[in-house]
Amino acid sequence: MSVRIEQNEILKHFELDTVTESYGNGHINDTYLVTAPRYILQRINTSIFTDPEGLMENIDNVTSFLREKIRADGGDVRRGTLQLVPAKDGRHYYRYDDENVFRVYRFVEGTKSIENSKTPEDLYEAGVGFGHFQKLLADFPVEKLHETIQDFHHTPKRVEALRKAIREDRAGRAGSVQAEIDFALENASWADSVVKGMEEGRIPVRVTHNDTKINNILFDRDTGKAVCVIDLDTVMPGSMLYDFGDALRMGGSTAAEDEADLDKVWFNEGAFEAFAKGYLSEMREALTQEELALLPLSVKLMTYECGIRFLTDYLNGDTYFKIHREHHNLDRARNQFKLVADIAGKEARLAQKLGL
Ligand code: ADP
Ligand code: GN1
Ligand code: MG
Repeated sequence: MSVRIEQNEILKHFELDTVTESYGNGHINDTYLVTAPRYILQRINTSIFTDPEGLMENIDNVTSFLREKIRADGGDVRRGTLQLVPAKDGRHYYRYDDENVFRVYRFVEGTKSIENSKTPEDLYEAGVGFGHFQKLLADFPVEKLHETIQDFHHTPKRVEALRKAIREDRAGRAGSVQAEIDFALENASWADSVVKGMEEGRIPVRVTHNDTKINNILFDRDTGKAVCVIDLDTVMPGSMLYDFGDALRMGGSTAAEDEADLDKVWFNEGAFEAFAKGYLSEMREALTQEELALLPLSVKLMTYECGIRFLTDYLNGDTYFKIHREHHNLDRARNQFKLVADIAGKEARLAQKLGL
């Protein structure tokens, strides 16, 4: 945070008044827990999300829409979607200054976050959770959504950003990562597979979450069932292939995203099967043949895209992703590239598992 702000001062603007502590393991926003009763206070990362009003309008629209759907289905509206707490002025955020914009959610009680589990049960549930989220939003008017980060999953533009970072070499690191740069650029030929399909109208534009890590779902603490999809900052028009692939980028790896020992990093076909089963139990009927056929490739694509984003950030001097150790972004990039290579060798078998 660039200026020192007392969280309690912010809370007054939401007519709340209790203590806070840092909470969760997100890479992007600053998240605090407000106790008794519990709320989540979040400072929106405005260097990444440069239009916080548009972003909050998206979240308000999407969560209101979900609430109505859940109510109509007889579901639990208090837990099935995030619920914003309005500020005193009636807005869904409080702007302290241009860099410091805050929002408050009701705490979703009786749930747990899963940071790293790779069990088939958890992955199946994550698939159900993200699949259900997309199913409920199938008739949300996608044109109403602001693009909160332009070209977020436009992989070819991510490749361009990498090329620029290599040219500029702002942190003087390009010379030391030639092998990673070579891998990234050698694989750029198929980076447009999904974007091109969307541009040509072969792949439908849907409401997508765009950041489907398992820790962006809250699970019921007792039953382990997916309860609530969170982290809605990147809900935008996109392809379901982004969401499917991104979820397995993490959920399908035998290691954490920043594991530096690459001998531990492999793609787990069983994880793919479990997540796909859950996801398709919600979405199979909605998917086109082309979407189904691209599911295995989407995992490789989203892993590749994330790898080049980490590498780009490393070359730019670690300005985007929060890092917790030296060369953290390089470790992450290497990890993702190892996974890409492993997925490539397994793609045909993944297709077989789907009966394609
Ligand atoms: P980031 O964009 O930084 O990843 P998130 O919105 O995912 O931020 O929030 C970070 C963590 O805070 C989540 O992984 C989750 O554990 C917790 N969290 C966020 N919102 C809620 C909520 N409404 N109820 C309970 N826990 C929440
Ligand atoms: C960021 O916000 P968080 O930690 O869930 C990033 C994702 C990356 C992910 C990699 C807005 O997600 O795109 O895949 O880190 N979110 C944004 O761990 O850039
Ligand atoms: Mg998150």
